[in-house]
Amino acid sequence: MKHYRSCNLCEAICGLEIEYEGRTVRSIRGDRQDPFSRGHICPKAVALKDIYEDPARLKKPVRKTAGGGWREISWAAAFDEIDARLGPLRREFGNHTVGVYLGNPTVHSYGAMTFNRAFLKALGTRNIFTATSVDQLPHHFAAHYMFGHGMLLPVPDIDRTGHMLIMGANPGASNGSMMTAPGMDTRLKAIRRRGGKVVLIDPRKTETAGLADEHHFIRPGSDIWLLAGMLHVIFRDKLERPGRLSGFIANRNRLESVIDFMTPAMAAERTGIKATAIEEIARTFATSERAVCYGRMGLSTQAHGGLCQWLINALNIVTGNFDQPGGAMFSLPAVDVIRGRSTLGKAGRWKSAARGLPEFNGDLPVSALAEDILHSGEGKIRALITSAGNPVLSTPNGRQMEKAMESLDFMLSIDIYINETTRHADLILPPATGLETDHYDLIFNMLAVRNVAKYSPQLFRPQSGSRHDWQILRELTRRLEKHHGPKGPARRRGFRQRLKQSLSPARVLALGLALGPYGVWRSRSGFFSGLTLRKLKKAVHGIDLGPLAPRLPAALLTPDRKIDIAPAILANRLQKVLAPPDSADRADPDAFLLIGRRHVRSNNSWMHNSARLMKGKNRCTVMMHKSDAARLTLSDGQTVAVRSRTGEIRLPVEITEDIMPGVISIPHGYGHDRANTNIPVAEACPGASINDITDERLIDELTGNAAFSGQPVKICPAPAAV
Ligand SMILES: Nc1nc2c(c(=O)[nH]1)N[C@H]1C(S)=C(S)[C@@H](COP(=O)(O)OP(=O)(O)OC[C@H]3O[C@@H](n4cnc5c(=O)[nH]c(N)nc54)[C@H](O)[C@@H]3O)O[C@H]1N2
Ligand SMILES: Nc1nc2c(c(=O)[nH]1)N[C@H]1C(S)=C(S)[C@@H](COP(=O)(O)OP(=O)(O)OC[C@H]3O[C@@H](n4cnc5c(=O)[nH]c(N)nc54)[C@H](O)[C@@H]3O)O[C@H]1N2
Ligand code: SF4
Ligand SMILES: [Mo]
Repeated sequence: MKHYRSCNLCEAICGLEIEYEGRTVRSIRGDRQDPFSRGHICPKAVALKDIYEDPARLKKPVRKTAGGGWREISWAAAFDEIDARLGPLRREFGNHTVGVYLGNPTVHSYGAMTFNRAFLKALGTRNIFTATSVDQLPHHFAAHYMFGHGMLLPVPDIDRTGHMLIMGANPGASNGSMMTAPGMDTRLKAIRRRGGKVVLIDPRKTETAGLADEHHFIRPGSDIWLLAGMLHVIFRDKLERPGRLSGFIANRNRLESVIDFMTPAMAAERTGIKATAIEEIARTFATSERAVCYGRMGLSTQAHGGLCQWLINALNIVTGNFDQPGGAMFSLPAVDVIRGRSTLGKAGRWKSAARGLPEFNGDLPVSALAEDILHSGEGKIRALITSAGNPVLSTPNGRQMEKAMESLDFMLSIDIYINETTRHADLILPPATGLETDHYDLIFNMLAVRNVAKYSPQLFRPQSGSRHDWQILRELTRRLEKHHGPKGPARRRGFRQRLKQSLSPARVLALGLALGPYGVWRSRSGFFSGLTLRKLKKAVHGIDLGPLAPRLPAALLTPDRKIDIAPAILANRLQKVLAPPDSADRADPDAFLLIGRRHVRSNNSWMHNSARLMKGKNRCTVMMHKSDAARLTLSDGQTVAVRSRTGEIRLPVEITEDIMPGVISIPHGYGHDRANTNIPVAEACPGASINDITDERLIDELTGNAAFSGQPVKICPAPAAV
């Protein structure tokens, strides 16, 4: 039998063709008939079978025993215990005493996406933290102030561009992020086949460098100077060509004046890229017929992440490569999550307890989570709920996070494994996952480089007694509302409850499609139904709704319906940042600058228990330039200690010429040597967690996002083990 669905492991949403018999997966291949992915997959897709069959995956709730072990309990007992533990804490200390952390697979599950909102509302806490603030928060921040909504995210029109400037992204390994486009290597090669050019800016010569025409090393964390330098050249040489956009751009002069003194020579000093090269990069970009600048993780997880994402948008706008084919464009997804409502005003309404970091659109920076649990004053977090996240391995200062978790009065995790985070929970509720779920990509269809839609049906029924994430969330919500729910006439409350209990993600999707831009429409002769869930279900390979089309100014949600090309909050910050550093600012000459790395056969902190993905040589190494290794007399494979303010980790050196001297790279998501998990991987590839040495105090001050890139660390040969 054949089954068709999209892979929901990463943002590329590749179409899969799965051959199965009974409850056994025979093969997983790329679906050649998927109009978007056309057969492309990566090795991780095949591991969906491993997740499905994994004996270590939890199927029933587990409760920690007094001895620190785990015992399976019934769902009813688990929910009762959650009530019994959370209730008194919330009554005594208020709703905000419960903290929540939502991790990355949340956005890859439409069950979680459609049912989390009601759950969080019922919890009524302000202490909501997500993986967004160790990832793409700067993109939302820039979009919010420039376009009026944090989700108005421009996507590079990779299939029609003639020149792509990639900064701090490695789609060659990550398969693309905030740019859903399955088959990155084919799409990047196609730019060059069309006679175009791909330029990469990265402190490491990555897999993507192999697909680019030009690669420039850059000093980690200095991209803001390159972007400002490029804009300087464009204004100075009168290469500005915003075209039709000029009718709806506000604050253009403010932008020019704020970058006015940032000459290419000054940019060269900060970035390590020659001034002549900066001039050349800027001029080629501005004079190419269709160009697009795209910056991702390397840019958003640095001290100036918010400024970088802003200036990338600004660069695309002033050169006329915005809302135009081949430039950065807005999708028109079949389910519109924005629905014409601005997010402006939803920032800084409350602050984290200990450090006073501001919320953004309901989210507090996760760099402040552990300290708010350990906090002794007002606003302390006493209970924590994690869902689909592994913050011990994925957020800065993991050791402090562990300590904080151990101090909690109660911790609940919704997760499919006992891992480095969930082992601290009192209870773990495991949802059905992967092949056992139906799915629609609410977010990645929105970030796609074509307008596409695809519904993935459930392949296997969850094991008996297992529940979907949305069923878990719905039950948690029902119980919270029962005890502390909204007031109102009993009759209305009863109706609302029944309505909520009858909802499912598929019903929400059906409604979203009907209300969406391809849904029910009206003409003089009546209503017509366009794209319905039924039609979507019939199109098993997915539906192509066409290339991205210009949407501005109509889609803008700023009060004046203009692009704010230099919002005051960003321009003021840039002015401060570009000012020459005082002597105290100078970096320690012995320190290395730390950057991260991803590998195509690894997925953040999990899936390391898939033998097929983990085979081969150890990937959890410190990459270091040959000249640095020679200076420190280190040999390839030698174990070194890497130290920072927050801790020390030990791992082998991998000597290479593919990294900038003075920079080292360590992948994240390892460190499986913590005791008491049920993941057999621990023996196979424990590795070490980079986030034991990343510092939660180093953030992008503007947005609150973790500033992983460019953190200073020291290296020394590790003393021999005793
Ligand atoms: N130093 C450094 N740190 C980083 C990064 C970096 O580049 N460098 N990258 C950052 C980025 S971009 C991200 S997105 C974060 C990720 O950070 P997190 O989201 O905190 O971590 P993940 O590793 O994605 O953890 C996913 C968790 O979800 C569980 N899970 C898997 N499937 C399901 C499911 O269907 N339902 C539920 N409930 N749980 C499930 C897994 O068992 C695992 O515990 O890490 C960030 N941390
Ligand atoms: N195989 C695989 N695919 C994944 C994931 C995974 O774990 N494994 N994770 C998924 C997730 S959650 C995300 S968010 C995406 C991320 O997708 P990407 O952003 O494409 O992935 P990264 O590999 O983090 O790429 C960041 C690049 O920035 C570079 N860099 C670091 N610091 C700097 C800097 O200061 N300046 C510049 N210019 N460059 C810098 C790094 O060397 C690296 O090559 O990938 C997704 N896809
Ligand atoms: S690239 Fe991403 S979506 Fe495509 S098969 Fe691999 S993990 Fe799945
Ligand atoms: Mo991410």
